[in-house]
Amino acid sequence: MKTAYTCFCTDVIHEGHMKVIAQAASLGRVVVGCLSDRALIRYNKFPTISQQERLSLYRSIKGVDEVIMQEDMLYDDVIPALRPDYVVHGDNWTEGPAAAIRAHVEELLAKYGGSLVNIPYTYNVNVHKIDMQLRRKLAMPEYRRKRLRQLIGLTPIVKIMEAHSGLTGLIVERTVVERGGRLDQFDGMWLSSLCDSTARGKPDIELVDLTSRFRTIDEIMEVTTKPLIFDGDTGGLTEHFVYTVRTLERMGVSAVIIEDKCGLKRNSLFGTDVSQTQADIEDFTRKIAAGKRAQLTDDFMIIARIESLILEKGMEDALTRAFAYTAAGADGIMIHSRRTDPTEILDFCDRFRAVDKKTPLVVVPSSFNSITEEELAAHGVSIVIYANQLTRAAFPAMQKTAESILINHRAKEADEMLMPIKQIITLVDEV
Ligand code: SPV
Ligand code: MG
Repeated sequence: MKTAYTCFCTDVIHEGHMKVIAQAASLGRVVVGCLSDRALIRYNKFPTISQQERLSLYRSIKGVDEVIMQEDMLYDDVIPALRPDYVVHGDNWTEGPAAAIRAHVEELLAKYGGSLVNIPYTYNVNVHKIDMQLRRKLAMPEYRRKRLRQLIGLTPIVKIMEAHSGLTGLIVERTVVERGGRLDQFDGMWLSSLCDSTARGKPDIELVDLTSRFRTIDEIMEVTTKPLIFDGDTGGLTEHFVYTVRTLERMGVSAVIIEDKCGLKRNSLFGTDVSQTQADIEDFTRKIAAGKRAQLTDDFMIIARIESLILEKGMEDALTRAFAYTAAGADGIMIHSRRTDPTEILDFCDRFRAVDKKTPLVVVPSSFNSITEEELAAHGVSIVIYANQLTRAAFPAMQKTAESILINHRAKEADEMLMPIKQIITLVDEV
């Protein structure tokens, strides 16, 4: 009896999957792989049901003889061990980033004479509807809010990218690349105070009021499903912060990061070039504790951001604050630096991790940008935030285009730098 293998990464079985099963059954014994959560979050969307539930779901399909786990997106753990005669897949992986996976599967099969069977991918009104329902579920506050905590347990380092509008949210949501044969994507979004302010032509001094910032959250959430971390600046007055926590929670935001500064807040990347005051440890711990008491769900996270290195108050001060803030209930610590050399950040992470193995550590490598995610993870960093790169990419592109039109008295020369009109009008899905 021949063996036909197919890998599923779906939470709902529809007619497309049934066609794959029927095709596999016509070739031999049907073995279905259940792609692990760990691989799934890089390959596709975050699952709406657990790995265990997916296994049971696939086992219940008529025509399936066996269900196994597939840990590796590249099939390296399954194909050499199972040596299926056939791998059956929809033909949606012949193009785009997933084509690299298909090519790798073909190589694995060629080693012993197995073959790949691509069948026409099913995408119709029904499948589209199921896809939309899953997206809607992922976007709902109660599902989205807890996802950051889920991700921290799932991946060596959670990758967060700046978003400040619906459009930038879509870029974070949809950008998928192939690297070394594997697919990769961001895990969530950072609503930077710097970028939210800059988009409005305002300085990053807590001038853009919270109602406007919540409006930006709404815009982003309306068109995305990935979790969001809110840059809460100083958190404002403790009496106000408790309300902010409730609002963010209700909206489905996963975490707020508040920084230990008081008075007029300036952007950290100014460092000591401008006058900035660090908050008193006791005052700031009271704010964290009040926020934690105000919280209504267990999912939401209040992350305390330490400005000691930014304000040149030293490593000991940073560590003292980190332990005081976690003792007050902070769900995570963000340590910031504006040095281009990551040494002080890594030193902090190592010393913090020597005492606290669990509390998530967050870093924002805007200045120390040569460090890789793998190196940060090796020093115990749990979340990396790329805090402003989309804004910084868009600004020079827009400025160059405006200059080109002014210089040439027409738009023709600028056109080669621009996205084609056909593409921009189809960029956003219509419901
Ligand atoms: C932001 O993105 O607004 C931040 C990070 O707070 S930084 O600009 O580096 O202070
Ligand atoms: Mg900020």
